Amino acid sequence: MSESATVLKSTGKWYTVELSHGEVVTARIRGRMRLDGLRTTNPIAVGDRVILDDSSDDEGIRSITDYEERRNCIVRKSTNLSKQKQILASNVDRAYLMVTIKSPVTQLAFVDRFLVAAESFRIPVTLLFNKIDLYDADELEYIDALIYMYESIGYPGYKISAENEENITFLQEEIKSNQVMISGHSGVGKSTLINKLDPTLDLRTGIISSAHQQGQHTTTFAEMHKLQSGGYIIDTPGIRAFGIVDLDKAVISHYFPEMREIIHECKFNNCQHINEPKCAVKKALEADEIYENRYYSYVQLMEEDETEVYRKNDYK
Ligand SMILES: Nc1nc2c(ncn2[C@@H]2O[C@H](COP(=O)(O)OP(=O)(O)O)[C@@H](O)[C@H]2O)c(=O)[nH]1
Ligand SMILES: [Mg+2]
Ligand SMILES: [Zn+2]
Repeated sequence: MSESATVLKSTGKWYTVELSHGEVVTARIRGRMRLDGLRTTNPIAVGDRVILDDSSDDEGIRSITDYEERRNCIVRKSTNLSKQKQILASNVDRAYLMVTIKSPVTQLAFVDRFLVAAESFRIPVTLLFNKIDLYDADELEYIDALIYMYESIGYPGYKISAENEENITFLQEEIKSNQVMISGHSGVGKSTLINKLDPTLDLRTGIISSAHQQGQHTTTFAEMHKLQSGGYIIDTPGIRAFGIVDLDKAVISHYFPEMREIIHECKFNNCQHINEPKCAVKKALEADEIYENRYYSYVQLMEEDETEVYRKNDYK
């Protein structure tokens, strides 16, 4: 009799998996794994539902023989040179992007880049503006304007303070019965929030020293935590890139929901919405129906080359 399990953690070789009745065991891949045509460095990722057979070795390590079809998966280039991809996580119901406008600064271009990647993976995103206890009235007003803008495009946004437990209980309700991911620059407060959502987790928080960061490899895998209040949250410590992998420039505008709605109105069906005449996007921009900073993010994505994309996706 085989049974299914959920992958909570991966070291590349060993997997920590949760059986259906909640027991957590170690497993490894035995035999040849089906690869679905994806050239990846890791056939199994955090969030996967896997099949274990009955056997276990002397050390009690179980065997993964297969995995269930993924609803979605987040992939990135595994290194700068290799063409191989790494699956960061799979079956993600929603991504929470944590943003701080100071300590550290999160640029809007980074937010938009993340949103584009999430659209390409078909993962809905909620924006969490954290550390509101640090902001003055003007900064809070600016955040309100950002929330208004992103909500008008279809991304919910909230002001929270993970440290002071302000406005975070709604998240337990949202995450319950879901498998979600939390992302954002190092230092924005991801681990702090997860600890507040479930104090039994006790994740390490605080800025990691730069010496330690340099020693860390970029291949750090994500880890999924089960919350006492229900659901799972995938933390992405040290992950360099929620990468835009092989994103065809011709389709980038499709990943801007406000552009996607109107691009069929452009005169040319291969319109890049930069210099073409009778472009519906440019028209909407002039009529203030598309936000300027969103359009600038679009232009930036269209103009940069691949190595730049890789660098800008860097989390540190
Ligand atoms: N003032 C303030 N500090 C916070 C808040 N949330 C997190 N921090 C602090 O920000 C630093 C980085 O938090 P951490 O959770 O380690 O960030 P991570 O790298 O995203 O996991 C820590 O010193 C936290 O105490 C908040 O809402 N307000
Ligand atoms: Mg952390
Ligand atoms: Zn156009």
